[in-house]
Amino acid sequence: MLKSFFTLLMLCLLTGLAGLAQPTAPKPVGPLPSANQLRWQKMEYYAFIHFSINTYTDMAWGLGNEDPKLFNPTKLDCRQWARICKEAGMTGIIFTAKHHSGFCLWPSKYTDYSVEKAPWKNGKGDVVRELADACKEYGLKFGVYLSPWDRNHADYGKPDYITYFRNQLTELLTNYGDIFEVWYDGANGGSGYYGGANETRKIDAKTYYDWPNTYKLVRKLQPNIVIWNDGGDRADLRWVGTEAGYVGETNWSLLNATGDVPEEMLRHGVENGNAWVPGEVNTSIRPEWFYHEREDRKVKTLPQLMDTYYNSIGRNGTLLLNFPIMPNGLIHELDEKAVQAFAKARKEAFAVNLAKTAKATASEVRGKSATYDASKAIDADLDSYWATDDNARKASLTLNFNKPTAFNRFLVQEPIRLGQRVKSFKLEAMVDGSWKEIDKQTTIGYKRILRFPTVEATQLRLTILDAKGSPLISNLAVYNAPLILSPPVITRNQTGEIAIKPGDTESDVYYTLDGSTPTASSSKYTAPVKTGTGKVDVKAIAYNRFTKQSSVPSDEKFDIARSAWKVLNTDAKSAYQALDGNPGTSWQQPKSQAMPADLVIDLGKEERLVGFRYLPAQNWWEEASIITHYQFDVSTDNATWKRVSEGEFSNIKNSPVWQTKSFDPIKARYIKLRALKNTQEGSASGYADVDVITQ
Ligand code: FUL
Repeated sequence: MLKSFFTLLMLCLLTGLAGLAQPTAPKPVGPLPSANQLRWQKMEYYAFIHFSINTYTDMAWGLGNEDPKLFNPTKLDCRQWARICKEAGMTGIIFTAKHHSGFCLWPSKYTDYSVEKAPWKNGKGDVVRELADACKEYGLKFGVYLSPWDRNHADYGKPDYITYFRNQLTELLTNYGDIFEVWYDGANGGSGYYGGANETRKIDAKTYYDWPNTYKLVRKLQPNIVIWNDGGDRADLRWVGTEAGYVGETNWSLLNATGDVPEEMLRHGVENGNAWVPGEVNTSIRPEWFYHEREDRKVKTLPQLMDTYYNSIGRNGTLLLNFPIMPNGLIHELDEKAVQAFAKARKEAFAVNLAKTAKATASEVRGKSATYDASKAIDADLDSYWATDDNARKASLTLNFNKPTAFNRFLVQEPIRLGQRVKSFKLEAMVDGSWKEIDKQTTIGYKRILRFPTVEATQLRLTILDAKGSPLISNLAVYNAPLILSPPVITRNQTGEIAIKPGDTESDVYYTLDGSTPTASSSKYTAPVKTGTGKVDVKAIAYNRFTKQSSVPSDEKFDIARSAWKVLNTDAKSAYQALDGNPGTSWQQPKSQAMPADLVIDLGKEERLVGFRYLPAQNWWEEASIITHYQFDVSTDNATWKRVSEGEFSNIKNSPVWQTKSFDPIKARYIKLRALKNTQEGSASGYADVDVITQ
């Protein structure tokens, strides 16, 4: 009796002591994400869809005067879009309900400029409705893009437009179910139709839209929403400063709540920022956002998509990947194939988590408690985490595989509901009995994935080197992803010579010049290939002779060679960098050159032209500026000129890709590209490449 009494007493004491020893949960290190931002971050990968009136005019931005009658998709099927997105592993779709043209893809009762005036479904259609329904059917969340800039509306620039904008917003946020994200693009190009005024209207994007009150309305109508805004007041999410598909390696989910946000901050966030504003990486599966047939050959390849994945989701961002809809109303089959291959490759890369069978130990554990020990970083529960004592800023966690194990990917996550903490960390592997550093990096955040050459090691050690608070890690995973070969890069210089650069150092390159798909028995590339002066269709693959793997083919169609071309408006030799076929080199007009600035070229002989192409200097942020408004003239004698094309290179600043302009066939020997406006007022125009399209 006495004995059992003592046992009971001891037990009570022990449990009491254990209770006392149980450490409290770590205190958050603010700023912290809201519940909406947390939910959004977990969506990771979702789609953008660009479809509007300018799909029918082959333009990047509609001008606002396009006839609604043009909008007539014959096979429109939002279920196809939703099916493709779902099968691709995406979690939602954001749709351009209204792009800059002002054309509404739903029958807004506040304007005539909408599907209501289109022949599609006799004006009874509603693309927003069809897509919202399809998303529901496929278990996807739905979001809307409503362009603040409206090139159609007569009131744009006046206070009345804000009421119009909010009315439209109210329609979209009340009639189509739950909306997870609303997107306000910051583009305000100025010129537009504006109800027939055809003029340039400048607004102050900071004050004109009165964002604080618009945000209030949005949150009232959709309490679970996140707001994206790259032009206005600080919203819930930030642009990452590029449309090329990556965010900085250092990526804080923080910004300052007020003040300007320079490019650098968009790319990296702000370590000591006072607001939680995580980055969303938006990019298109093709160079441009809207559909252009000429880009059917430019769909992102699997290695490009994998790079995009690692450089967005793998760097504490989300990935918003765009599909341009074809004029018939469908996603192109090549885009579908590309995202299917992407989904398969991700599945293969992350199929076996080698950390699951490893033993995890840590240099220290919060209160030495099992609740926070190293095993919590490799269990299946993302809510549990390995934690250290409050004053720790440095700590390490080791995975022991017990036998030599090959791997090349490392995934790590912080429990961000308690704040983003880690400032720097390194990764080491125990190879042949000694520690070898694999990588040293800065931030982690919600998710960080590192890629490195395959190592075979018995142990792996993560060392947090510095943090804003005590380090916490909710997940670690280790993978041995199959290698994917990058397709080679093909260029053609001014003399017509083709150069092909492999994507890695181990592969050989095989190519064809007749548009057929190369194999390992095609011509092997060893040195630049002379191809004469005519048009040529080059395809090339990288081939690894050890693994017998081939890359997807790269594919370039070149027009006539520019060997006989002469730049007439300058003696500067460097001007020929605009004709050298190398996107990495560019020519800039002298700084003293007043606008408009001309580039005049003698083609050497008369050609039948049907278009021209312009690639802006890719290093525009350094010095050169991008042309946004142009005129293109041709001549047979360098004396009398005929204007064959003029207009804008829409969205060229955010997305400095090849610009292609077509015109009716015309014979000419001289061409003149005139820059009317630049991205940076007062700076020189830059040209990475200028080319023509012949019939
Ligand atoms: C840009 C817009 O101007 C493009 O047309 C596109 O909608 C892209 C997502 O944002 O800034």
